[in-house]
Amino acid sequence: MRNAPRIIVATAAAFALALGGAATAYAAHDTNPSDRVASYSYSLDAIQPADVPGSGASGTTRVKALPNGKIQVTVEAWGLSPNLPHAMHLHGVPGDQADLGCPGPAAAGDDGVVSVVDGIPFYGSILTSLTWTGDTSPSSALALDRFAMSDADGYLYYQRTFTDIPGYTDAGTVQVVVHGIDFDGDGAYAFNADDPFSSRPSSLGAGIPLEATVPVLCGGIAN
Ligand SMILES: [Ca+2]
Ligand SMILES: [Cu+2]
Repeated sequence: MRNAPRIIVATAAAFALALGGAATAYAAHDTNPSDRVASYSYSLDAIQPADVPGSGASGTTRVKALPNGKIQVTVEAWGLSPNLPHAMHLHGVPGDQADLGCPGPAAAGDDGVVSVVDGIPFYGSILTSLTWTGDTSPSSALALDRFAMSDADGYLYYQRTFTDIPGYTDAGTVQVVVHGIDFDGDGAYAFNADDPFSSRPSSLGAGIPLEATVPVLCGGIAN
């Protein structure tokens, strides 16, 4: 463990650098208990056109750099489809290419829904899957049995501490994106041919219901 202190400092410094641009815009929400513990809070905003059923959610996220060099991510959301797991990820664009942050309703296009693919030009690809347990890589993007569940009121709480988030400090900005709307209110992510929204497939594949992957909330950690 001889090298541990050096690693901690390097990680905290890189983290502060990545978040530097955001600190001023959201200064009222920031707390800095010490040089080695930086905490940043951001709102999560609804991104769908208002007439998309079940899309009127809201939320917050907090990202905290811990003294041991780990990064703690907290997500709270209200108004989600109840009693269902919600896929959540950190999205970003590693490297020098500009990240456009979160999409808005205008990104929906002719079909009237902002799909995962509609949002990628804005928030980029998945850096980390915000699962409760197990693997956090992009390959767990749709591991719905390991994502946080909303309660009967549509409230969701999530917190996990990460030792490493590949691409995180290299990304100009990072967004938290929360997915999943039960359009027809049947308590499941499933196809329903009789519903104008639940009948649609995900932009990620014809066999996946749009309900399971449709982005609901997005917020920038380092916009
Ligand atoms: Ca459904
Ligand atoms: Cu995502």
